[in-house]
Amino acid sequence: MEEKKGFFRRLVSGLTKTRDNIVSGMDSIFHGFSKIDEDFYEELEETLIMGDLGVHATMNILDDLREKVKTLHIKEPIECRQLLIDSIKEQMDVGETAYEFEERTSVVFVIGVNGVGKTTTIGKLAGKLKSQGKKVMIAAADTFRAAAGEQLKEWANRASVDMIGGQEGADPASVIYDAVAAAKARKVDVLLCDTAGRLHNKKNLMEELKKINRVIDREYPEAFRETLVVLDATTGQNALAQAREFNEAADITGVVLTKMDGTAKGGIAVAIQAELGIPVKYIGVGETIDDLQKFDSEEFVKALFYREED
Ligand SMILES: Nc1nc2c(ncn2[C@@H]2O[C@H](COP(=O)(O)OP(=O)(O)OP(=O)(O)O)[C@@H](O)[C@H]2O)c(=O)[nH]1
Ligand SMILES: [Mg+2]
Repeated sequence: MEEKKGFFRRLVSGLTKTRDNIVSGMDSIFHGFSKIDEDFYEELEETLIMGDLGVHATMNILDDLREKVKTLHIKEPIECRQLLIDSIKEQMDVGETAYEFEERTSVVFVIGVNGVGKTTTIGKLAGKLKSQGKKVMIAAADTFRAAAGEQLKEWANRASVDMIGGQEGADPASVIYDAVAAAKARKVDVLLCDTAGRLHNKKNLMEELKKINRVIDREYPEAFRETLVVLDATTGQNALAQAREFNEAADITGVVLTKMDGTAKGGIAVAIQAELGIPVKYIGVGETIDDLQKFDSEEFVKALFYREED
């Protein structure tokens, strides 16, 4: 369990800024008010919105809180703390079918803007699945930068899995075509596809992703499809805008939030779930192969609301 503890610590530390902003703000509201009234709700609302939770999530959380206060006849503001934690936890619950692709013959399409951590996440995922005894293959469809293929190759070696790539400037869709053929021939369980985060312009990128998506659909209709958008948790509201945009190029089935060990804007995890209805499935808390974990809503709120004395 040592490793797990380290993971939780890093999450706690990554969420320090979020805790300092929203959680301590909420705590002073819980302590500062002597009764639960409209002013109390209004101040909570302001704090949640300032904490990057977004309007949607904030409204959901407050509606839920009002409801519980009424039905449970809550009188003391401080009693709302736990209700609020539970409410966030419930809303962030990933659901049981979220990781079906891990058990199926699947293609995982990984998209996101440059620098968010796509390649790193694929390396980590490859390592994880491989250690579960899965046959994994990586497709290097980021042919835009010469260094991209080399970086991915290093990850493939680290995870001891095969990689199919192409020359710099090669057509990314043709790399995917080759990778799908190889995955079928070698009876691969999970094919992980890395993509470029930047092309000559954004329109090119989105068109390219759509093209790749079509190739997978056409060449491998029997495969289970998972499309993960990778978002950098330190970028806050920007991440939300990116998720929206990429959702138009491919139907996103999950979010990977990276850099949760940095000065993460943890509220964004809650906002994404509420605004897009897409679950956060994995979080990254570092740069090594073991630094990726399935999102656990219980652990997330524990880290978010962490108090030394608890
Ligand atoms: N601290 C921290 N760094 C991370 C994490 N995930 C990725 N990084 C770092 O972020 C940087 C960018 O990661 P990449 O995986 O190359 O990002 P990318 O999305 O593939 O970028 P492009 O290929 O340029 O589109 C690297 O320095 C990674 O080590 C994380 O969870 N925590
Ligand atoms: Mg990359």
